[in-house]
Amino acid sequence: MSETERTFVMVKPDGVQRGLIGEVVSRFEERGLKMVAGKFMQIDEDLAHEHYGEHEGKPFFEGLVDFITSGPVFAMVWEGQDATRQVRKMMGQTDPAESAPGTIRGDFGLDLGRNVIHGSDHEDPGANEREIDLFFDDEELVDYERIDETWLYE
Ligand code: DAT
Ligand code: MG
Repeated sequence: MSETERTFVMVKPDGVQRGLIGEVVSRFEERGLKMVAGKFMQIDEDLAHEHYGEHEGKPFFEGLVDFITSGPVFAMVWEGQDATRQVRKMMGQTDPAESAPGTIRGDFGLDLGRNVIHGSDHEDPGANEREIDLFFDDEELVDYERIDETWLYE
């Protein structure tokens, strides 16, 4: 059985401007994932470089940094069984044009550079914990039980 884990998720500036925070949060809530942290914030240049460090040097890097710092984002931590991989599945492919309908990017995006949401890479071990640490202090993560947990997990 998969382990309970925490993963970092963010509604990007396009998603915020388009009024999609509630929609994104609803999807994860309804799936049974538990929000354990949330922060409405503006990403500065340094944080953008650190967060997207793996893409430094790629042709789209500067555009990506400009975009992610262009307006507020809603950063979150979601907890649940196999949370990182399940969130990625719900997000769809990196390119919204290749994302299946029913996924967040497939339902709300059309362009690679405006893909609404970020989620930790489940194929990069430790990415979830690294990104959570980058955006949140330990005391901003809240431990609690959701009332439906006994009905979500066997
Ligand atoms: P993901 O966000 O699905 O984890 P990624 O980590 O490969 O994708 O890239 C980070 C972001 O950079 C992605 O959400 C959109 C942008 N991006 C990736 N590849 C790109 C490309 N070839 N051209 C333009 N933007 C790109
Ligand atoms: Mg990525």
